[in-house]
Amino acid sequence: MNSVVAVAHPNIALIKYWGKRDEVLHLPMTTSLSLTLREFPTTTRVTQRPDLTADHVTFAGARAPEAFAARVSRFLDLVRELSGDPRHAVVDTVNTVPTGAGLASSAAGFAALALAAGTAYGLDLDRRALSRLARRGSGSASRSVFGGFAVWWRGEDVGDAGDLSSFAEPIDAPLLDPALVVALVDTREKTVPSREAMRRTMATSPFYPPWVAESARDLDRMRKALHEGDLATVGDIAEANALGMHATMLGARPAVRYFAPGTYRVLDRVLELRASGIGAWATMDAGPNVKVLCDSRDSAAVAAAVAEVVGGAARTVVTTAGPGAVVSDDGNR
Ligand code: 2P0
Repeated sequence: MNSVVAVAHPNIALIKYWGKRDEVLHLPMTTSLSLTLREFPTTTRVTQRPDLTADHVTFAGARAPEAFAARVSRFLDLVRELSGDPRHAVVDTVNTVPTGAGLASSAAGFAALALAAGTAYGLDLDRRALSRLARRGSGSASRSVFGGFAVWWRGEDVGDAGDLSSFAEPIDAPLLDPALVVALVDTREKTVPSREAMRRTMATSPFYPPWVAESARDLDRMRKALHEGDLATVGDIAEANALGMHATMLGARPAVRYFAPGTYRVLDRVLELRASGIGAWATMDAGPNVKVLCDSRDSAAVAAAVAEVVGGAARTVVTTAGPGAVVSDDGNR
């Protein structure tokens, strides 16, 4: 019985992925750039089972919800196609992301699944190929293959050329020691799933093309700032890129609006922190929660300031830079 356990962590994009040019291969419209976190690992075990006629998917020890199981099984179909090994599998996933924290669990989930399944089915993937495979599960998962800062290249063209050229790779930023303070504004399920929101934005928002063009400039400037250890420039670009992404959504018809009243309170508090001389910059994903980028040295002060406007310390989570996806020896004994 071939059984492999892999662990991966969520990532937060500082230059966002928003929109696909190919929905099947998950080829993005823009290159994105992220920070993988040390906290909230997802652990996934894939066990090949020749006796099964369908995959069996569990989540936190219980049978997984239908939609989740179907998405995992579709991903395994791809792995079976690539490996030529038709066996079905048992997939067990345990995820430690706080519910509704807006720390995309699909990124860690599909990075862990790609590594565990790729290894169990003998695909012998290098990190680039693993990143391309994870991308097929969820675009942002391509970045969680790597630790620290990672860039996921848009790639060229569509079809095979697009598939081969759209992968993530790590970015060195040895002068930086970043933290992200997550402000839990609202932990309810989001109203519009990000896939649907991206689609609607691309199809209807007049603000989308200019954001795509600006994003390419953001990328060049942020890579330079990361290299130079210039967190203030990284933060300024990240905040502008994220708010710009939300502006594209506000321009969609009908609009996709993820802002809640508490979101504005946190954004105001971030401005106040900067005015008081503490480096803090906001980013938001497909939900109302805000992630505040800062230097690790400032994370306690930033968390305390943010806690005041979101209803206490229990509604803030401090996260730092973490590792890429790994096969877990422990789980394989
Ligand atoms: C990101 N997000 O760059 C952006 C910013 C949300 C806002 O990647 O359709 O779950 O599976 O490729 O990766 C969320 O989208 O989407 C996301 P699919 P995914 O982190």
